[in-house]
Amino acid sequence: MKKSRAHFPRIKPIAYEGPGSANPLAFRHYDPDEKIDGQTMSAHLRFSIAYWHSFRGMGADPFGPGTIQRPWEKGPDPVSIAQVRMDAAFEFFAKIRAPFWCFHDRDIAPEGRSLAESNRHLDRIVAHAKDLQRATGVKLLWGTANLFSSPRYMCGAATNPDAHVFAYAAAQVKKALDVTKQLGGQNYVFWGGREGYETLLNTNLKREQDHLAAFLHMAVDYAKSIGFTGQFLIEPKPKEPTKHQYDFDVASGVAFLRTYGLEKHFKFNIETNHATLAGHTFNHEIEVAAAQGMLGSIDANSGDLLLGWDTDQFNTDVKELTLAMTSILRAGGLGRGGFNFDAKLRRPSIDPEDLFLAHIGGMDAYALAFRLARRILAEGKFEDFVAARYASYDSGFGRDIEKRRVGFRELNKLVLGKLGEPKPRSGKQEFLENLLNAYLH
Ligand code: XUL
Ligand code: CO
Repeated sequence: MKKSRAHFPRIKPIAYEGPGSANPLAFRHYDPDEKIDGQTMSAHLRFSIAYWHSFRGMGADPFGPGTIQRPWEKGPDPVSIAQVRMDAAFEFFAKIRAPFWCFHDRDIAPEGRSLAESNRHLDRIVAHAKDLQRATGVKLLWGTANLFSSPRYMCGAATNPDAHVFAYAAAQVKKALDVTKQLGGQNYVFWGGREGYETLLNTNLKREQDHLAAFLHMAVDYAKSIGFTGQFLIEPKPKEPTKHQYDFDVASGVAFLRTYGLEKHFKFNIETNHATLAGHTFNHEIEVAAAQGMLGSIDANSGDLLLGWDTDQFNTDVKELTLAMTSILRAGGLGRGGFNFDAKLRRPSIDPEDLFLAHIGGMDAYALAFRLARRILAEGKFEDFVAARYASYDSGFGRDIEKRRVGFRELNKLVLGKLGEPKPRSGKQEFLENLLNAYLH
């Protein structure tokens, strides 16, 4: 493979300089090579770069076009541009020292005039990606298909009222699974961008949900038939672009998967800004997935609580991330998932350098949260408090309740007899909030 010229010539691979560093182009908390419990920090955190935001997002919004400057965006035809863009992307992945990347099919290769032509474009770019993965050591965390941008998907893909569109989406996902496998993808994500409705006046909700389930079963069957062993992930989001999306949040996702017998094949890819759009905290969504053994991966970003849409900002809120990381580590980590920066620069952040500064901030905040969460769990103060709070279920009639060995009659007898009135105990919320703050400051 010929060596391409540098697209970020003034930026060297980002080094770890420690918390005292004032260098904006250095890590203060993320030391990729540091060994923790026999594993590098890079292997613990499994950071990933989202191709769509970092290499396709140009800052366009409903009020104006893109502003962001990307000097490599030129060439004789869209496939050549896609190739050069990918050189720039892998140079960035290596310099920011992220071990993984993620993409949608249409992020990396332009859509053609037919599905066959789109597939040919994809094949050319995937061959290039394979070379670049080999040359840099960067791996694919997950692949996915864009089933939401094309006008053909305006009324959904798997939930489209027209079976022809369903069939087209199936063919597109078949190809996306093929190329994700070719690139060694460790997961495959389903985000139901337009799998929902704008109005119930024109919608058969039950049929649409049945169709979505049929689609996911077909994906499971196809993956098995080609020997794709990556983990399937559902990424819940309540709304935007549609008024209501069926994979609203983790709880509705769990109900959907169990209803249709899909629960063994899927875990969740939880995105911070999607959690808050659903009226939950990031940590709530992690806990709901962890309680089901279905915590898969994270789309790392944050929203703006004063705005009602998905702003996909880089998350530098150490408190929010420490709570999240504590729950993730307590649940045993993300396994083959990772932390994918599904986050974009603000529209006026137009320099290529801003891409580095944004990711450094996000990676450092997660790395600091990781260090703090490890300390919190090692000291066990919250674990001990919570264990003590539920201790009445560890023995006696409490244990019988958990084991379902007693019913209303037995409990009624106990309360009327020796138990009498329960003694209230403080929930100690403020004590615990102060305890958390002592770790953060
Ligand atoms: C959209 C979003 C997607 C998914 C992948 O809000 O998060 O980019 O992560 O389709
Ligand atoms: Co996402």
